[in-house]
Amino acid sequence: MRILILGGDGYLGWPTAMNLAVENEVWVVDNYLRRRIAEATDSEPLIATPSLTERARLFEAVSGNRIETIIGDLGDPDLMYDIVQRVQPECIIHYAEQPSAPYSMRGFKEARETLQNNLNVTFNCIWAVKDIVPDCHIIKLGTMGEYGTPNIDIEEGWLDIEHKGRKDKFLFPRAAGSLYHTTKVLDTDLIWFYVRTYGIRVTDLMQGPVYGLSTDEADLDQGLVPNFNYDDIFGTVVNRFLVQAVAGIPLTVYGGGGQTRGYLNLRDTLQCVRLSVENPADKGTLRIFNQFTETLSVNDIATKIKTVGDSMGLGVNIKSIENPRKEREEHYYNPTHTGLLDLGLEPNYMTDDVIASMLERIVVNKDNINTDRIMPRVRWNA
Ligand code: USQ
Repeated sequence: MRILILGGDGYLGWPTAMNLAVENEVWVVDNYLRRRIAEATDSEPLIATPSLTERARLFEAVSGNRIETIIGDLGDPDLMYDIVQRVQPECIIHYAEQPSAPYSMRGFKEARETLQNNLNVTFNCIWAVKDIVPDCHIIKLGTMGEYGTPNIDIEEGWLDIEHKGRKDKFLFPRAAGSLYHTTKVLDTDLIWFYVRTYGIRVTDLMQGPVYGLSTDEADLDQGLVPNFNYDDIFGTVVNRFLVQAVAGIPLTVYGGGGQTRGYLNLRDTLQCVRLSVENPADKGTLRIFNQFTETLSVNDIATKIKTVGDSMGLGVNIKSIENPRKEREEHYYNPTHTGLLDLGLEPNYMTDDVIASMLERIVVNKDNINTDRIMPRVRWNA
């Protein structure tokens, strides 16, 4: 299959590109927005990553599989149209968004940049597909954070409602907790409008926070490692706690630590995306999957990492600090997630062995840890 990956330099985009390149013709595009923000906010990954073109060259040398790379801004409609015309993709995987909730809450400039980048790329992608390759399957990375933490079970994208004796089906209510997450809600609305109007086919993957740095392809060479962030801007909570455990810094539980989310291993992101590629949505359909394998609270995660870290002699401490975000710290959380399991997802859970292997990998790179990057610098109500 000819697959075009938008945002192919990112934490998820790069390992996805390698994984799919083993059996498909893969093209990736990226404008290095994340690299520029990381540099500007002193949020570089634990292990330095070569440029996208260098990584593709290295991957071809060690695996024999080719990845075509293009550096450019897909917020520019001319570039989007040119690339889609040239590649004629059968599937587009859209990761090309500013993915950091804290960055989107830093101030006006960052909020505007997040809103414009994320919405523009989605809009341009929809139009290029409609005009050039209307059969192409768009796989869009959404987020579980679109739903927020409602006091009812979260369904897989849709909700049947009975009101005054009549029934209909609607998008499940969204209530995001950051501007970044809100851009994903707006993406969903935009996509749903064009799906029902023009009959394009889309899968929206509502993904929870991802952790890990190992995949079959990334493990072939240190230069192929995904961007593994542990800072307050791009680091997701599990990756941050792993690095804090190795650095001897108490794990930074925000507030009460009862915040519960659906988590998944980076390896499972690759499985979920692959399953979606191999089983496309029908024409005129917006198919939505909740993409995570287990729900855990921040306190659960901290305790797991402390237990494994202590058994390795790391002497891990946990410390609650004032929550920089506006979010519920005690809440009901019960999201459905059967769609991807039904397609064949085999979860890699956050076991003690998985945590130990991640900690071992970080211990080797301990000298790279910059402890100034740990404490939160962005407050939601600043
Ligand atoms: N948290 C802590 N301590 C920390 C960091 C985070 O307690 O040091 C808490 C947060 O307050 C939050 C939870 O951990 O309650 C998850 O935070 P996170 O930073 O791991 O995840 P989040 O900001 O929600 O965003 C990440 C990705 C984003 C993706 C999202 C999936 O950066 O791109 O969309 O996970 S979800 O959270 O399901 O919306």
